[in-house]
Order: sequence, then C-alpha cells, then structure tokens
Amino acid sequence: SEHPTTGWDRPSMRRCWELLDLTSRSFSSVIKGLEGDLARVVCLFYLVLRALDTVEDDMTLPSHVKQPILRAFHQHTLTTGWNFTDSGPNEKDREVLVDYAVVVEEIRRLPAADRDAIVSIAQKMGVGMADFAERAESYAANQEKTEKRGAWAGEAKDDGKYLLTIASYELYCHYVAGLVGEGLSLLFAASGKESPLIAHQLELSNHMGLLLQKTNITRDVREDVEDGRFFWPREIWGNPKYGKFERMEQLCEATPKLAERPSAAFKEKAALAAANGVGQEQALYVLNAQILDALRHATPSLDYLRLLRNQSTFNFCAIPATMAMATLEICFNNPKVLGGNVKIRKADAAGLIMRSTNPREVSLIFREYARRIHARVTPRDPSFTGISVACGKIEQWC
Ligand code: PS7
Ligand code: MN
Ligand code: MN
Ligand code: MN
Ligand code: MN
Ligand code: MN
Repeated sequence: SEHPTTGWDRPSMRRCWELLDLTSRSFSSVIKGLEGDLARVVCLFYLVLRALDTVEDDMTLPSHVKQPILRAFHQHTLTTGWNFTDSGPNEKDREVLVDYAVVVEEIRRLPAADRDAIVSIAQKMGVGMADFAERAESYAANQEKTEKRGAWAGEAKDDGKYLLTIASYELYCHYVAGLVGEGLSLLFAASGKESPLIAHQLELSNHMGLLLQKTNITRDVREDVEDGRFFWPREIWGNPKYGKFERMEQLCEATPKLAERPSAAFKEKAALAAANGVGQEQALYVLNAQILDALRHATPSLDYLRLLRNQSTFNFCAIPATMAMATLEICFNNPKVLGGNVKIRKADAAGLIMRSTNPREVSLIFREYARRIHARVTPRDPSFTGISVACGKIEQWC
C-alpha cells in the first residue's frame, strides 16, 4: 500500500500527482523516486513553479495582467480557492493554473518550514521574472528607438528585447533556475535526509541550476526565437570574433527549419548570409561559445553532488545533470540546433538514468561527454582554446 504521507488518500493530492504527470516531461519520475514525504513536497514545489512559469511564458497576457500576477504569485499560492483561467489556449500547462486551488490546498497543509521555503522562492522568482518581462514590454513600446542603438558594445543596461551581457543572462538564469536549486536544497535540509549545511551552499546549488537552464536555453534556441524570446546574451552572439550578427534572429536565418527542404531561394539567401559574416558557420561558432559558457557550471555541479548523502536525492539531482551534459554534447557544433530541436536518444537517456547513482560514476559520465566535445572542436573555432581548457578541467575533476 502507498505511504500515507504521500497523500494518496486525499483527492486534492491525487490531482496534484496527475498534474505532475501532465506537465512534467523530465522531472515526474525522478520526483516520484524521492524518499517518503520529500516526493510530495517537491511535487508541490514543482507545480508552483510550473504554474508561475506558465504565466511568464504566456505572450497573450497583457502586461497589466501578467505583472501583478507574477509579483503576487507567492500570495496567491496561500490563498484558498485561487486559480487563473485566462491563460492563452495554446499554453500547454494551463491546467495547473485552472486547477491551482488544489495546489494551494496542499501547500497550506505542509509543515511551516517547507511551505515557507516554497513561498519565499516563488516570491523571488516571480519578482525576477516580472522585472525581466517588464524590460521586454518597454522594448515593444519603444521598438524603433531601441533598434537604432549600436550593436555589440557591452552596454551596461539591457534594451529589453535582447539580454546584452553575460551578467544579465546569469541573473535571469538565477531567477528561473538557480533559485530552484536553492529551494530544493532548503527542502532537502528540512527533510533531515541531507545535512543542514546543504541549505547554505547557495553558490553550488546556483551552478547546478545554471547548468540545466543554460543547456535548455541553448538547445531551444530555434523554438524560442520563433516565439519572440531571446535568451542568448548579445555579449556572446554579437562578439565580432564569431561573426557579424546584429540581431539574434540571424543565428537561425541561414539554417532551414528541421525536416524542411531548403528552396533554391533559401540556399541563395544562406550563401549571401555566409558572405556577410552571418552564415551557418558563424552561427555554429556562437552556438559553441554558448556551450562553452554552460560548461563552466559542470565542475561546481559535481561538487554539489558530492555533498549529497541520500540515495534518492542524489539520483534526483544527478539525472538532470548527466542529461544536461549529454544534451550539450549532441548540441555541440550541430546545425540541427539552429534548425529545430535536438533531443537525446531514448536509449541514451535510459542508460543515464541507470548509471547516475553515485558521484564517481557521474564524474565518469561528465568526463566522457567532455572528451567527446573536446575531440570535435576544430582549431578554426574561436572557442578552440576555451573549449579545450574547459573540457580538460572536467576530464581531470574526478
Ligand atoms: C522543483 C524539480 C538540483 C540543486 C517549472 C531542477 C522552466 C531547466 O523549455 O520544463 O520551458 O520546457 O524542460 C523543478 C538544482 C522551474 C532547475 C526552469 C522546477 C537544479 C520554473 C530546473 C522546474 C534546479 C522555471 C525545466 C530549471 O525546464 O523547460 C523542480 C539542483 C520549473 C533545477 C523553468 C527550467 C526547468 C529548468 P521548457 P523545462
Ligand atoms: Mn520541457
Ligand atoms: Mn519561462
Ligand atoms: Mn517555460
Ligand atoms: Mn526551453
Ligand atoms: Mn518551452
């Protein structure tokens, strides 16, 4: 029979487990694998953040609706009966918001330490998302004016449409993923299954979140650009050592959409782009620079994993991390990233789930992917030295 504390006896918690399966492609099984109560607590944390992210992602919501919801989401999370039914019909996870009252009901039942951790992370994340969304909004309002500003110059302030600096890219990733790592560490410590010290390893848990988020943002570039979302920082893609990109959209323009046959006109356009320094070869240099930037988080993530003592929390953290390394490896220098979405093969994913059970094995997996990237970088690539050094460091870490 089910462990009583996982809440199978309550209709509201049953619905929450269903919502987890409906909305999570990668986290549902690792969350269910957590020991005892931690599975239920992390499931609820996931649903709160999934709901918040659905509001953030909904480009059909006007700013005067989106802004206050993001900023007060932590309060809604404690308000009995609260829900939100106005998400755009295309939001894939809108059900979590429509049924949010069951999440609220279960959050209110949690021990205070768990509830406070979840609510305070939701507050910080919601405010961070709102701040970034506000920039995009002010861009749309002043579109002409902003587009006339110079290209890559390392300006201190983001212009709204694009993230300008690596620092602002990291701040955005901190809000949407570093804070998840921080919250999970708080919940691990509160459960007593991990040392209380893990809750204070904010730098390491942030690195772990950034490894995952930067991998996701790098892999999803085509889909995100087509949706009008520009997460790669101009400090990387606008750097003249890779090409002559003035708009982030140009990174995908010289590559046909995956599974579509390029027309003669398209090929002509792509050749012209190459001649102008904004072709596929240059876009791949930018992609590889994005991957190099993500790889900086690999060794600190291994350090974080080494602090874990519980088998179920270890698996929960290690599986997404090895998946991220596998994703960086298939994305490296791969034109398919610019044309659409690449995914790890099912069998490879299954192998990683089996193997990601102890720090030594995980270090070996990281080393293997680092070696493969290392072996594929060419001296022509402006990131050649950087990639070699970064991969060498990962290969030496265990
Ligand atoms: C609470 C497990 C383990 C110390 C909803 C796990 C979207 C990459 O492209 O949904 O939108 O489909 O595939 C997860 C650190 C966060 C960071 C972030 C909460 C690791 C809201 C996950 C997941 C910290 C913002 C999934 C960062 O991407 O993206 C729980 C340690 C949610 C973790 C988002 C992204 C997660 C993400 P897409 P996905
Ligand atoms: Mn996803
Ligand atoms: Mn989002
Ligand atoms: Mn999203
Ligand atoms: Mn994504
Ligand atoms: Mn998405």
